[in-house]
Amino acid sequence: RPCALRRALISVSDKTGMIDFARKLSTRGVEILSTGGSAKTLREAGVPVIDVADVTGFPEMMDGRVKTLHPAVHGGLLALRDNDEHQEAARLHDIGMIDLLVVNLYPFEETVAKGADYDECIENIDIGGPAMIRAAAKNHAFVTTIVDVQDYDALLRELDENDDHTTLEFRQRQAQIAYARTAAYDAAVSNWMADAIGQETPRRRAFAGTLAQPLRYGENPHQAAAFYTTGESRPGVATARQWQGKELSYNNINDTDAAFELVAEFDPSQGPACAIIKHANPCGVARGDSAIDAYRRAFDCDRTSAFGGIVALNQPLDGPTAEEIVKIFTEVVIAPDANDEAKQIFAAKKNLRLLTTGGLPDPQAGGLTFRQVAGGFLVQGRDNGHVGLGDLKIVTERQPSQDELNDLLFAWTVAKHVKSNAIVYAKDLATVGIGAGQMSRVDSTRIGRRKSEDMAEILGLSEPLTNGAAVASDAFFPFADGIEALAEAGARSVIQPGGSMRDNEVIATANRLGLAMVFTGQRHFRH
Ligand code: 93A
Repeated sequence: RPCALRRALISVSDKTGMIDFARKLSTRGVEILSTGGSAKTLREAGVPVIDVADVTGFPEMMDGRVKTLHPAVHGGLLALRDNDEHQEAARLHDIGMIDLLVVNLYPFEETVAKGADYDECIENIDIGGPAMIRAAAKNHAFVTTIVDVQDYDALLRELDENDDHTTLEFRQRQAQIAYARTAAYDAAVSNWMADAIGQETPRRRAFAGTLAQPLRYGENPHQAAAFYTTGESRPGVATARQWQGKELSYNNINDTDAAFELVAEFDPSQGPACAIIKHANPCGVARGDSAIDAYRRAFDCDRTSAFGGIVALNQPLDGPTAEEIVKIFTEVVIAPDANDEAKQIFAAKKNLRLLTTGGLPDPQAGGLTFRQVAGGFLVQGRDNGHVGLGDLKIVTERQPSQDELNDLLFAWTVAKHVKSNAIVYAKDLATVGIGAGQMSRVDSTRIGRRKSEDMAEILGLSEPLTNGAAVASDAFFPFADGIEALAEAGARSVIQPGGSMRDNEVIATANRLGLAMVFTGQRHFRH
């Protein structure tokens, strides 16, 4: 059923492109109704327009809270054109049909993002807009709904191609987009309210995001994909500025997020830190005297895996560090900022993507994370757990030295960002062996050790750096065999949650092998 456009209602907060679009509609003979600010802008631009207030017979009132909530509007959007009773009712009450609705909503998400106070956010909850959008979209058999400035051109093209009519397919597509918009809008309102009232549990929530970027493909080329943002203002991959290089891929976004969330654990006021990520796991993390030092030390944990990796820094990127990074192929570099020298060095590397975020996310902030399962998704609070020196319980006869304690806490922080079972060997605030994602903790222990042995060979060291290292385990050791494997690798101290049925056995083994061990009382599973 092609539908002609005779009458349109335009009510937009974002007035980008509105004048030109409305003028083109008007030229095609479409009568335009409009609300306060939109009507004023159109009138000043010389586009013929009728005030909605003149159609409803009511002025806009209550600070604009009530402007389009009226049967003259909703009847015009909802009436079935081929239903005699609907049309009779419209005639009786003098309701004219509205064939096109163009609405974009009060900028609620932007208002929240700019840090507005409670009352201002409330005032930016659009009521009349979503009501009209939902009405028009329901009646897509006859009515066209446009909720996105980007779709103005698509509508004009549709009219060009269909003799000034819209096709049912077009109206259906726009209705589908319209409901996605109102759902995302209300989800944003509900989640903002949850934050505002300190409702931290993910119960009785609704979730939706806004399309940020269609992606070329997903985890694999045969999977369609897109990137949605939730409007959360956390500095990171979703809000970063990309300076150069091709579009980020699905895997790039995932890995870049992992890299930046990890490096943000290290307070820049305590010195530079660098993380290199492959397949969402770190293959090297280090603190350093300078950014370049941190990068080099992270790189030296596993030079082989670092190829084609994602590099994250906790402080602005400088020229020398950029120079060092470009020596091997790197997919993405993300940092709070980058100076001109660094940008120039990267500019020569067309395939490298440089992202700056303007800041670091707070690792201890709340928030929610999601995981999909068949038929639903799991929601949980972000793993914002943090363990400090004061939380550690020394459980062995041997007390860890201050240097060991520093390395233990460093390794623990890294282990939080390694897929379980996670084993992280560290020395002098650099990882020297990482075992990730194994089904057996002992296997992770062995893998970390083997990686370190490989690196010792590459670096020409007399012995692997796991000798004398501090080790973190993301969860407790269920048996003493894990501790034995660590000691075999030369580790001297261990940090782990504790809490196993066999803790006594595990502690006795550590004592027998001369290890120092501390319990955190907190687990960092990451699956
Ligand atoms: O305050 S509202 O919820 N009440 C309404 O009746 C209403 N009708 C349209 N907000 C309402 N709108 C919104 O006003 C639209 O969704 C649009 O975002 C905005 C356009 O206002 P103006 O044309 O005055 O700039």
